[in-house]
Amino acid sequence: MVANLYIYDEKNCTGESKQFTKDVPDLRALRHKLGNWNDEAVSFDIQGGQWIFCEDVDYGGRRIGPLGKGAKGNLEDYGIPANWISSIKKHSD
Ligand SMILES: [Ca+2]
Repeated sequence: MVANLYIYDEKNCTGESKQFTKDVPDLRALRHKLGNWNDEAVSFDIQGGQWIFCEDVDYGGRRIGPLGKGAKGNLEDYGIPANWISSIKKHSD
């Protein structure tokens, strides 16, 4: 299974989305309608692999995960605050 993750800027996997297939150390580098994706993710959908979500850039701050394939929906339902994620690390394929 190829690692594949989507994040969304609104609840229940709606709004603007972004796909990931590898580590992203700084979500500020990814364009979003409000500027960039830092602290913008509200919901998510893991379609492959295992992923770790981090509070700060460069995988700093508090880390939550890994979460794997099938995890989907609002981040808060998985104990991850909305508008909090600043970097995303792939744990395994
Ligand atoms: Ca953050």
